[in-house]
Amino acid sequence: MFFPSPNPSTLRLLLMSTPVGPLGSGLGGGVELTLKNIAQALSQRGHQIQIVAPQGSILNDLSDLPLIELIEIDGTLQPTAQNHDRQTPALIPEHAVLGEMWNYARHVQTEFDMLINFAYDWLPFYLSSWFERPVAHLVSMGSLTDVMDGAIAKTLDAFPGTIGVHSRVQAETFAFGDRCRCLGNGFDLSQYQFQSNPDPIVAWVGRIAPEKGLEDAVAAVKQLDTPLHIFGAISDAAYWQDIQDRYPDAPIHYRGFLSTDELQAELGRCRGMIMTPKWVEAFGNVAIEAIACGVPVVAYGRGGPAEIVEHGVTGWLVEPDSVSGLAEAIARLDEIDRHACRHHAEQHYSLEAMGERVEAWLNDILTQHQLRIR
Ligand code: HBI
Repeated sequence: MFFPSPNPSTLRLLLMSTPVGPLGSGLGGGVELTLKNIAQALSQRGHQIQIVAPQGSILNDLSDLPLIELIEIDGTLQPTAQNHDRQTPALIPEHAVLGEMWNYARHVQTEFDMLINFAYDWLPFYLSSWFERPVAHLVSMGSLTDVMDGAIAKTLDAFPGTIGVHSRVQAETFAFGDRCRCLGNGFDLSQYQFQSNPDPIVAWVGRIAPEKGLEDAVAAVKQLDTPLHIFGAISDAAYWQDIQDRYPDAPIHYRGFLSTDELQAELGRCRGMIMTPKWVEAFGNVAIEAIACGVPVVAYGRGGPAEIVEHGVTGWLVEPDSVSGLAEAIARLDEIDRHACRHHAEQHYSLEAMGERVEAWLNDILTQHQLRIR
């Protein structure tokens, strides 16, 4: 239960998580870390935060922040939209946790100044006009389906300025991209320790699923005979099995899905990190996590990573889908200054920088809302 904000500039915010998995499971992919980072950044600026997420969610280090509360909701997890095609309709399973989460929000909304939606699903966008409190939407992926594009576009028409994205290249995948608010992303860089002397290994980090292109990284390290450590939740077991069957003697080591603290310690030991997106990655949180530890990034010049990696400064951008290009770039990792990587993260992707951008976005939405309800 939150009390009316002690001072008007601080907000009471209801953060609605992704319904695809509990926070801390890794099934929600980048949006889990994004939600936690935004919650931390806003609470550090005095705002009161309640996070609504599927049963089994954990906040780890955030739970000791006084202004953050977690509400767990029971229900059926939402199927991922990742493998939908343009015509896939909006899906709602029986006893959907998504519906239960937003039913809870309906009941408590007057205790808050506004809601922030992190789900890439039809329902929260459709419900925006049914709520008396304004809803800000942080869209976590590029354009995937017609039904989602339509829901987001309708929300933008009714509530201009309420759609946030992570990168320009992500925004440009939508017809309405120029009307989206670009927020970048931000991380608690104190959680990432700079390491200057790496071991001769490279890393690949992400949900293990076809759109992440892990097979190309495996093919590249096989060519170089360089050990590849793989971190992330196995989102598509058949895809992972197929890679192991196709490359039985590749020098790969699956390390599981680690907490941020464990991941950054392992990542920092690596000569570099490889990113092989097969789709327009909206951002690429792991690229920031790597450079924050001083680890240069080799990435396909596609999607968010192409906007994050500074070619020749924080890593190398490679022609998309070129395995030989990956191998050449991996061989040149030692030409990158690891200190420059850490410095770049501090300049552009700190929690403070993100907190400022998000707070300004929310205040602009509130101003619009107050003008509308007069
Ligand atoms: N699928 N239906 C659905 N809803 C989400 O919120 C969602 C998803 N797939 C992936 C995903 N979120 C996140 O991994 C990305 O947004 C980062």
